[in-house]
Amino acid sequence: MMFYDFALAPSSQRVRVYLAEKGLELPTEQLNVREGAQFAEPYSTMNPFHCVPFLVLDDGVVIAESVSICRYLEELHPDPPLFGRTSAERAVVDMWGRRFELDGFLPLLHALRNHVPNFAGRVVPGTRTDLAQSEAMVGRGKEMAKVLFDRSEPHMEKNEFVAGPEFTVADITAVFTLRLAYALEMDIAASWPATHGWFQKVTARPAFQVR
Ligand SMILES: N[C@@H](CCC(=O)N[C@@H](CS)C(=O)NCC(=O)O)C(=O)O
Repeated sequence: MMFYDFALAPSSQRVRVYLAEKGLELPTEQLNVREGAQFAEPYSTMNPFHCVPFLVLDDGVVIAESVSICRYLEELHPDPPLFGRTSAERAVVDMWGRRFELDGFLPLLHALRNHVPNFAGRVVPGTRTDLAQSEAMVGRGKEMAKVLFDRSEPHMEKNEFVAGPEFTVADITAVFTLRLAYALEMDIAASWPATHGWFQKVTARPAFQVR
C-alpha cells in the first residue's frame, strides 16, 4: 500500500488528521502538486483526476478522495470508530459530513481558487485550463457558506462535536471547511460564536497539529 500525499495540501491533511486520530501510519510518498508532479507518469495514470491524496493498494486498486480513503481504512481498523458505531450513528456522521462538504467546503474551495492569484489558470483542482478566475464565485461561495453556518450554529450550540457527543470524521471535514472560511476572512467568531468555539477546541487536539 502507498499513500500519495503532499504536506501542504488540505485534502491530504484531512487524511493525515484521520490517521493521527486513529494512531495509524502508512507508507507515504510526497507528490509536489504545486510543481505539477500529479501530471507526470506514473502518477497521471494512477490518478487521472490529478489530485492528492490517493491510496494505491497492493493489488493496484487506486482510491482517491480523502473521505473514501478514510472510509476504506475505517473498515480495516474500526477502533476507535470515527464513522459512527450503529446504523443511525453512521448515517448521522455521513449527513453532517455531506452538509459541510457540499454546502460549505465546495463553495468555499471554489471561492478561494477564484480569488487567490496563485490559482490563476487552475481554478478547477487537478486541471490546467484557461478558465478565468471569477470574482462572482468568491462572493457567491461565501454567501452559500453563510447559509450553512446560519443553519448549523444552533446545532453547534447544543453539541460538543459536529455529529453529536463524539469526535468523528465529520469534525475533520468541518474543520477544513472553517479553515477555508477563515482564509477568506469570514468573521466566524463574531457571526457564529458556537462554531468558532468548537473550532478552537477541536483544532487543539494533537491530531490537528500534523502538517
Ligand atoms: N475532493 C478531493 C479533492 C482533492 C484536491 O483538490 N486535491 C488538491 C490538493 S488540496 C490537489 O491535488 N490539487 C492539484 C491541482 O489542483 O492541480 C479530496 O477530498 O480528496
